[in-house]
Amino acid sequence: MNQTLKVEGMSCHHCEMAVEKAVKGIAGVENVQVDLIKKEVMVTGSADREQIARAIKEAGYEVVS
Ligand SMILES: [Cu+2]
Repeated sequence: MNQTLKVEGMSCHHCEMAVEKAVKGIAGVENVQVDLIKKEVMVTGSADREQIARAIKEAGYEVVS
């Protein structure tokens, strides 16, 4: 299962790594890909979307959708 979240505030490689690290810590997440240009975070696995969104927010970024 793939989920794509729109995330504001990611501007560089550091942001990319921070979001990846935060999301990879969630149970059920198999893979995380960040697209800085599209401002998207693509998550593969069975993780709950709410949990993913919360982890991204806690890392300091804004989940738009
Ligand atoms: Cu950054």
